[in-house]
Amino acid sequence: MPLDVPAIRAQFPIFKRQINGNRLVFLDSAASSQKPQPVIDAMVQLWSSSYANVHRGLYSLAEEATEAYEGARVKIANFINAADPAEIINVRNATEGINLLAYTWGEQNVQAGDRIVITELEHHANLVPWQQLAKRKGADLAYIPVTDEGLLDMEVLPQLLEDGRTKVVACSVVSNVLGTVLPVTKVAEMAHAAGATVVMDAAQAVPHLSVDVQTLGADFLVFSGHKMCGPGVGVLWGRRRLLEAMPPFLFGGDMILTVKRQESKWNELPHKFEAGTPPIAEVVGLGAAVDFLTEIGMDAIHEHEQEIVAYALERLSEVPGLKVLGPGPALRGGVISFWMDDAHPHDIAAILNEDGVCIRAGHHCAQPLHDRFCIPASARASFYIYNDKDDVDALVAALHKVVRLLGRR
Ligand code: C6P
Repeated sequence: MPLDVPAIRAQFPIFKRQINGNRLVFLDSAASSQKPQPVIDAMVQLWSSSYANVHRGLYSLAEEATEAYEGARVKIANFINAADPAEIINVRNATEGINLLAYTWGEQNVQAGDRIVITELEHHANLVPWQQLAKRKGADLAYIPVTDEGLLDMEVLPQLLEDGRTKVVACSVVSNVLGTVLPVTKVAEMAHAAGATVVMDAAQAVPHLSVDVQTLGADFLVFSGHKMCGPGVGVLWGRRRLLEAMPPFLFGGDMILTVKRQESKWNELPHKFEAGTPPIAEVVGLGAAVDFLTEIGMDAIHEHEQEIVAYALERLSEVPGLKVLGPGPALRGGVISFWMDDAHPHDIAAILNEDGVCIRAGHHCAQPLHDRFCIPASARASFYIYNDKDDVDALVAALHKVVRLLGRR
């Protein structure tokens, strides 16, 4: 194993507790990850000894809080290799980041008759904002299809790009349902050649693999801190030139330079997009999460998850009647969704919970993708730095119990 999982688990207080008398087997990190002590400590430390509002006060506490907040922005920028910390916009979550783009860049750049391209596997966060922008503007919304294996059908993209009407291609980096790691660099190359702007939803990528925005080819990229050991905060990264040309999203304090009775001027980046008091301790916590993950190593994390997923795919094949969505381990991140003919995903999740195994069940905010596979819902196990093969064994044992309880005799 590339990671020392027992040493990592020891840093997460939550693993001290039990669920229904069993050890906690947490397999729902794709929804939100657990939090290590250094992240909890960083937030408590700020609140206990250096808290004040940022960018406003001229006293020591305010300076310390501002330093901690802006220091975290630098850490986040370095983590994804942004050219400039001013390209990092702190938002509530990945969803808010994409809404910000649709309401600012989208309103300014998408017109009637234009096309917006997304994929069939998008999370609703990277679907509904574009769908609604298309409706407001009279633009078309087109989908890159997903193959039966859970890969993008790349043959369709040139057809969607050839008439030059596509203004934006918005694509996940890793699917939250299929686990597929998408060929986003190729997508970006093709989209750029056709004059389109590229938005990447990296909510399932930044926590799990090394992401370098300068080589990935995105123009904008969003992710969520709460899926990467951090608290509830999100990040929008954008190229400076594009962010500068965009109007603000929310208006009010901190995002202005001057306000007159009838006119206002906007603050410089990144403040233009951070109206009001930001989530100060949350951003500081995300900075600590970035340090924590960097210390472990993003390449080691990806390698670890691939090993676990390969093992899990093998072991899940032993469960009678269980079908897995998505590709083999080589093209997959740490996510496996599956379904069983004789058991509703909600029942599967409830039975697993009896044994302390936490998975997600439902459509995982990807209804069009489930429609594509003609199923209403699926069960999903997702793996992270604190999971090991014992967790996979616990999952498989509990699934055998589902078969015993609900399977056809
Ligand atoms: N997916 C899941 O269980 P927020 O909630 O805004 O932090 O992240 C939204 C989001 C956007 N894109 C992708 C690919 C995602 O997976 C998510 C969140 C969680 O799959 C909660 S629905």
